[in-house]
Amino acid sequence: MERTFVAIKPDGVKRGLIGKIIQRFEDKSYKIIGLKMINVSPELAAKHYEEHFGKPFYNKLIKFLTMGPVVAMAVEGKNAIKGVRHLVGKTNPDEADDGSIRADYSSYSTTNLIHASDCPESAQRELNLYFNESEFCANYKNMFEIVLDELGEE
Ligand code: 3AN
Repeated sequence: MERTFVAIKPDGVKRGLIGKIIQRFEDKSYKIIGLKMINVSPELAAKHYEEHFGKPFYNKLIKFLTMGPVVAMAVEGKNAIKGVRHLVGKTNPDEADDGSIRADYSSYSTTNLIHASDCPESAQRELNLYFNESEFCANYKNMFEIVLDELGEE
């Protein structure tokens, strides 16, 4: 099982898409094991986007992430890091696969609704930025896991 970090950014929250976006992850078998709504501070936004520090679009990124509430999620599942990125779609929604969340709900790279970790190192770093280990609730099985358990599959 892998854990990854997902954030519904302020545009997704303001557009009332929290439920629809979470549903996509649950539908695909992923388990939400951490969930909270927060106002991201400029300090946290700077840590989140440290890889983009110094780039021409950096200030806009910080401004955007701190413009309103964000829904932070820890998502668990088989190959969850790559799988969640696939469901989310490419950064530019015009290039995202049909049926991905960004293709379905946005036309803009800035207001592209979601952040999802792009590799295991980012997932660990971002989960640590937004959550304490004690905030995870992984002590339940979702329906996919129950059926796989019955089959004796991992
Ligand atoms: P993703 O969210 O798909 O992992 P990142 O982390 O590379 O994408 O980029 C985060 C945000 O930075 C994007 N949503 C976009 O607003 C902005 N961004 C990234 N690359 C560029 C670029 N080349 N020009 C302008 N903005 C960019």
